[in-house]
Amino acid sequence: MADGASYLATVEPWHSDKILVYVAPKDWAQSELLWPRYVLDEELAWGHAVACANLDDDLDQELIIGVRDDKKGTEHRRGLRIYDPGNASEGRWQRTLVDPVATEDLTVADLEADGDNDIIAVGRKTHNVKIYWNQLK
Ligand SMILES: [Ca+2]
Ligand SMILES: [Ca+2]
Repeated sequence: MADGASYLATVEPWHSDKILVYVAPKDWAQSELLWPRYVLDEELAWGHAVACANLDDDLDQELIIGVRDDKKGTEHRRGLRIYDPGNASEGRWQRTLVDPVATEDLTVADLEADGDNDIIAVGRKTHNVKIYWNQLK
């Protein structure tokens, strides 16, 4: 169940192999509580692009990650990944591996003005540009 929690998302360390979120506790603006840290994914190499956007019109913004390279010596592929916070405050997220294409940067916009956010992902060295039209409804 979506809880609409605020969060910060990072790749740590930069260009590395961990996708993390820090989830805001309730009433975080009036407290000095640290934000709990959750490692969402370690099955990657060269995490590169980070964006947050609501893709399905629930209370939460999904975390969208672009991974540039395959993780050597493993089956873990590069590509576009989406992490849907089922309950971010309890560290429960659903990972979806969307497409194993090199993704160095990405952005989100409603390209055809249908009310749904779409994803535009690019690879620099691979010269790829891909648009992922949102068809979640
Ligand atoms: Ca959502
Ligand atoms: Ca759209």
